[in-house]
Amino acid sequence: MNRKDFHQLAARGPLLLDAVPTAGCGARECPEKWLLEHFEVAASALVSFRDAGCDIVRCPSAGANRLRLGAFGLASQTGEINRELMRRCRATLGSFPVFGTCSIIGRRIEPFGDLDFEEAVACYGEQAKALADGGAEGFIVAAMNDIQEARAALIALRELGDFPVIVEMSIGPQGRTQGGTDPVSALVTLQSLKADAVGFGAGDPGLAIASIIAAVKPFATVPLGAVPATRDSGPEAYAALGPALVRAGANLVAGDRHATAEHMAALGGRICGEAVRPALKKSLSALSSCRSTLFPGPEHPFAIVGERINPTGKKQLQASLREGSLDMVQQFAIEQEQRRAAVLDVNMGLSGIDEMAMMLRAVGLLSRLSPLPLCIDTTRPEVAEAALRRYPGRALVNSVSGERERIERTLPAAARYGAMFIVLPLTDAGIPATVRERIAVIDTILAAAASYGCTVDDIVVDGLVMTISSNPEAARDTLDLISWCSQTLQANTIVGLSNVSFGMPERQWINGAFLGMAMGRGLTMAIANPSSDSIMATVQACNALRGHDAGMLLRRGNFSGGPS
Ligand code: THG
Repeated sequence: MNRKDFHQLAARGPLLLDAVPTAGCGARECPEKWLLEHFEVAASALVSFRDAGCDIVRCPSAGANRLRLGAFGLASQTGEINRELMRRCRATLGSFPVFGTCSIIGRRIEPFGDLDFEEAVACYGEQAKALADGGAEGFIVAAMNDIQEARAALIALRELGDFPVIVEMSIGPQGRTQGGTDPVSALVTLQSLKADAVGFGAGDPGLAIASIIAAVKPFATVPLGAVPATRDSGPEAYAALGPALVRAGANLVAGDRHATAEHMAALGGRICGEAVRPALKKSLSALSSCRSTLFPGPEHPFAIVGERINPTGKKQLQASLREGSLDMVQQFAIEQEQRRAAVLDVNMGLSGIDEMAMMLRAVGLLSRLSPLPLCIDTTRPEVAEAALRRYPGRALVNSVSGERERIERTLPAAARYGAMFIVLPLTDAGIPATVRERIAVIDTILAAAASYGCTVDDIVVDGLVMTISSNPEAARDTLDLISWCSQTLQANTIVGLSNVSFGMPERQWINGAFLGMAMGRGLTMAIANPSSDSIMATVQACNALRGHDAGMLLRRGNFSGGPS
């Protein structure tokens, strides 16, 4: 089964997935090894799940990664245990689809813990390779409670081949994963990273999975899965949960580990007549961190990308970065969040420092510290790529221009990790003089992006505003480009706001006025310093005038951009 086959199958769904055979050993024994030694237990469970009407069954390989097996002294048997388990599942069921199961490693991964991210990817890669060698048709990354661990597994599986991969997150009593990720952010992050389906299971037995599915469905570009908790309910009571799940938008329903073949047969009987709701969108403009999601766009509040984590022109920040300190980066992150920045730009381009190392450290720190999604601002494609690989969310890349290196290297990196990216309408020959020529560059970049599967929803066009002190028509051209992007292309737009007033007196007022004019033409984001009252007051006033956040303005009773 390749990815396309899986999507065709899911479209005819709802698909029923089994509950995974369970081992009959105690906690001190390795369940995967035990099942291999008592394979008749697994075999009879698999056959009964198949006969109960499941569409896909799962190899009971969940905990068989090197680090978990190591706890039982079985690390050296990782390949053999996975390969043999899968081989025997296939031997039992013939051509019936069996998916490999991967689950938690049991250690926190960078940037949330001390396990190296690449070590985690390699750990999943080793297990997945053995399962593929044993005949896996696809994979389920199940019961994950840390988004970064789920990402590590998904990256490893994507690099293995064209297998369908379902990723299921476990949601706790606070409506978030144990690591603190909300379901929408998990969905946005995992579908961008090319999960073929994203599922939600209840880490808390009282949690209603149907309400989670309903809440995330508007943002799904992939099929959704639901894993209802059995609790102590019998087959009929369990099955009664099914129709509501499918109506809420579940395309796959899987049994939790306590469900028996009788539970699955009853569940299958109840959902088989339900019509599945396909994903509502093919692509989505959204940025995520591990704790929140931001939707840029004309229907949403205007988003300020805080520009301050950038050493350009900042002596003190330069000095502290040269000493290897991220204290000022931390301080700027907190201050910009308090001033209501929606995204944090991170630029570590400074002569005399290791940009790659500092970018990775800064991204790690900011991922732990701030709920805001990041904008990775670098001219070096390899720095953008490494930062995207490790960032536990869906970032914005700053930027892809028409320059050859950006199209050939930065664009594919953004596409591979599913990031959104800023499109700069300039080329190796420089900045085009006319709006028409800039549009031609945008079209060229979009055509290249389409070849990697990206759409207009994945981009934010930079209006490339130049200072009016050297070209009085600079602002007008940018405004015209913003109008075209907003109305014709229907793309998000951004400007580096302070450029417009460079060399002019009373810069703050010019910046504020230009921002208001640009928002009137459809601008959806700006890179700016949120410490500026004129900018933040304009943002809040314009948001209120567009029907967003008027309530907040009324409650606050003033127009300052500061913390309320
Ligand atoms: N478009 C895109 N990306 C961009 C820009 C753009 N990135 C960089 C820049 N323009 C936006 N970021 C900044 C960062 C800092 C400053 C201006 C724009 C800045 N620094 C002050 C100085 O140079 O004197 C220091 C101010 C301070 O201390 O805060 O002004 O257009 N896609």
